[in-house]
Amino acid sequence: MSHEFTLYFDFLTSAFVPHVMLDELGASYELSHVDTTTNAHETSEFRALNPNMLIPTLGLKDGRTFGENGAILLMLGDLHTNSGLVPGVDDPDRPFFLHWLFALATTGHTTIRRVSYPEEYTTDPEAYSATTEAAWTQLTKFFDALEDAISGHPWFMERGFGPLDIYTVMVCIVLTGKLRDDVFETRPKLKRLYWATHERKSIRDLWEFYRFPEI
Ligand SMILES: N[C@@H](CCC(=O)N[C@@H](CS)C(=O)NCC(=O)O)C(=O)O
Repeated sequence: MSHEFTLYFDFLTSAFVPHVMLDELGASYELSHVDTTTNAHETSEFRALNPNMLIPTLGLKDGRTFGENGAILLMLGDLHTNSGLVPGVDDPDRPFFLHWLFALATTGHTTIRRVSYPEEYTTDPEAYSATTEAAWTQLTKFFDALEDAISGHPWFMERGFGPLDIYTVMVCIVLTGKLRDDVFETRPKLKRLYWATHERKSIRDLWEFYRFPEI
């Protein structure tokens, strides 16, 4: 039997996000490992799957492929409407969901990259720490916005666990040790969501699979 989806992934990447979604949906999928350490994503073969040459990329059963975490989460939810993980177009939760999905995928995801990889944002090595510092200021403002927005207990949305929880945990990957304690001290809802999410089997198993730092 052929699988419903193919997830092109690499370890230590945000493919974790759609991977958790696939597991939560109970979808049938196969994995295709694209080794970014040997630039396997920069080949013409992979470029034909995703013109941006980025992980994650999702393949559908009919051969269509596309990338972008936000788009993949939305598509998976829309293809599995009965799961309720993504509010449908007529659901009153849809605008709120879309707002935060896009905010996490744009501001959230990009800002953690600026914090972690300043060399992608300035050609001046002397400006690396200033770039990280500026990005960190933006990230803490984003954490404040998340804190205000979280409306469930413990999940992002009152309707229950879903893509916003998965993506929030991904964005929180930059938080370790004392930094995490400091950020959570003034953001109790974010703290509650973070720990509840890490209690979930899908997240725990895939966190390890993706070789992310121990919590
Ligand atoms: N906006 C993209 C970002 C994806 C992204 O940054 N992917 C990284 C791994 S987490 C990647 O493929 N990096 C390889 C490269 O930049 O060459 C998304 O949300 O899917």
